[in-house]
Amino acid sequence: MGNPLYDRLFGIHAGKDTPFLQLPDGQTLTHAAFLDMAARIANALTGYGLEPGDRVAVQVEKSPEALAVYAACAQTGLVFLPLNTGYTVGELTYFIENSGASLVLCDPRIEADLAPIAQAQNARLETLSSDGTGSLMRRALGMLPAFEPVRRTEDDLAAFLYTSGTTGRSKGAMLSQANLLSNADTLVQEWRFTRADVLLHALPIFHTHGLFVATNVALASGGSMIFLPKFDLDDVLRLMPQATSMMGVPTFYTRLLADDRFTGDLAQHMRLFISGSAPLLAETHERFEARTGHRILERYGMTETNMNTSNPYDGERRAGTVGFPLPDVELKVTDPDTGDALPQGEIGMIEVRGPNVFQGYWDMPEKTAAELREDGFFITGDLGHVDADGYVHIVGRGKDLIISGGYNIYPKEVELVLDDQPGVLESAVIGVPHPDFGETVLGILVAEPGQTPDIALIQANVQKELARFKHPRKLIVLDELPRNTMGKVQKNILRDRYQDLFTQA
Ligand code: MCA
Ligand code: AMP
Repeated sequence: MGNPLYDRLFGIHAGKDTPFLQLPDGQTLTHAAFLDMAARIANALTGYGLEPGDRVAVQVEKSPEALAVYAACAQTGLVFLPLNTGYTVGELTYFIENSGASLVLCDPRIEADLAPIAQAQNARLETLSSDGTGSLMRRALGMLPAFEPVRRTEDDLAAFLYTSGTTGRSKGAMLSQANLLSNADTLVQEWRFTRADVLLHALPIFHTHGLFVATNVALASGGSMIFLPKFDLDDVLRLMPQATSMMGVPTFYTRLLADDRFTGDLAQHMRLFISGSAPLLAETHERFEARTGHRILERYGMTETNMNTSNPYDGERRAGTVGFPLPDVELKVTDPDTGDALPQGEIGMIEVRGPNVFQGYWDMPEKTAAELREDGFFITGDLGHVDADGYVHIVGRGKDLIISGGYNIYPKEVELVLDDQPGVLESAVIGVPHPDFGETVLGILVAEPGQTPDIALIQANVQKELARFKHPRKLIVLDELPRNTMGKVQKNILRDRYQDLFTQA
């Protein structure tokens, strides 16, 4: 029986001196060295008394050690719960409490802030810094570089990834081993990854894109990764000649195109550029092809489902579309009110079913029931249609969501913070076009009668409560919010009014 996730992604590389991670300073970590590190960490984790199924909440900078914690969780049957490094202590508190984490692994810089929170939760607190030091590795380095993987089945949970919710409360999407493995296998085949691939990895590893799409595909195919701590344009340009493929959010591609050093010659040898997490403008697609001769392959996914659709590797990669449903994914477009399937070509709610679809939201049965149908179809909240050739188009969102540089922001969460501010009666948060991030956050405030909100103070307060990427880039005070006859705020009117705010030259 074994442990399918560990065996098929990690164990298959046991003892291999093949390169796995190439670091920006030129150092290379082999598969065998990475697995030794993971095994030492696995021994440390079980030494802390953790049991299979326990949650390990991890907010640390990207590093080989951080990735080895993911491998060690697979090996020990622990549920890996990675968290955005931008989250504030207040945001982290919710995730630690909601998940009932048994171990919190954080950067040493915030250890003191998290200590009381971990203690209140009865969770152990350990540290890992970006250079691989900290209490976890101090202990792990004294452990044996071998660990017999804990027996697990494909139905066992492998990870929790939190996604924000329309009510402002984040939900922990429970992903099983089968969810991750099925998608990894499918993507390796669809995108033709092999052990000859060198993936330029500049994404964060706390979200589906950088962790499961990029890393699992590299692991499952036996290829290697150029593992950058973050998207640094100079590093990406410098190291692209050594890569064969890259995955990124649209901002990666617009930033590359904005730099004259990114030439057709630099990209010529590349096999594949993939984009996702946010819509890639058809214009970016076309400019990229004009500059490099490559057509970016756009795909579509979600935290709850991993990847659902992809443009074809062979065949036309159609700009402005997210391609076809993956081979093992069923996709239908339904009437958002009735749930009935709509005829081909009509716009409606995208629903998906397949081995990639998650197991539900942790401890939120009512939310699970509202979004995951009994017959297994997941209601994505994305609006789209399928064209006559079968390509899926995403035309909008049925959910109030902003995607900035590939990070999701639910306006409600920001509005709750703004509504609490001195002198503010109410607020509306919308997404407006932004040249770098695709969309950005704009906050509209209505003052309490006779008051003048102190914008600088509000911004400072927001900074304490919310991760930087959620901050409104601008706050505007209006006399009142536009409402329809039912009293609902008409955000479309606000979006239209402010659509050029950040894009005007
Ligand atoms: C950083 N900042 C941001 C963002 N990132 N603000 C808004 N939106 C963002 N995405 C803040 C920084 O804190 C900084 O604040 C300022 O903006 C500018 O920083 P900069 O150096 O330009 O940012 P960066 O570090 O270069 O980051 C931009 C980035 C990064 C490279 C686009 O956000 C990124 O790697 N995004 C990828 C997100 C991702 O992996 N999404 C996948 C989700 P200050 O001004 O105070 O200095 S998974 C998913 O969506 C599904 C499953 C899917 O389909 O993939
Ligand atoms: P998340 O919940 O962070 O996993 O974000 C998933 C959401 O990102 C989806 O529901 C879509 O709204 C959006 N998304 C992902 N890929 C694409 C894409 N290629 N085009 C448009 N939207 C996308």
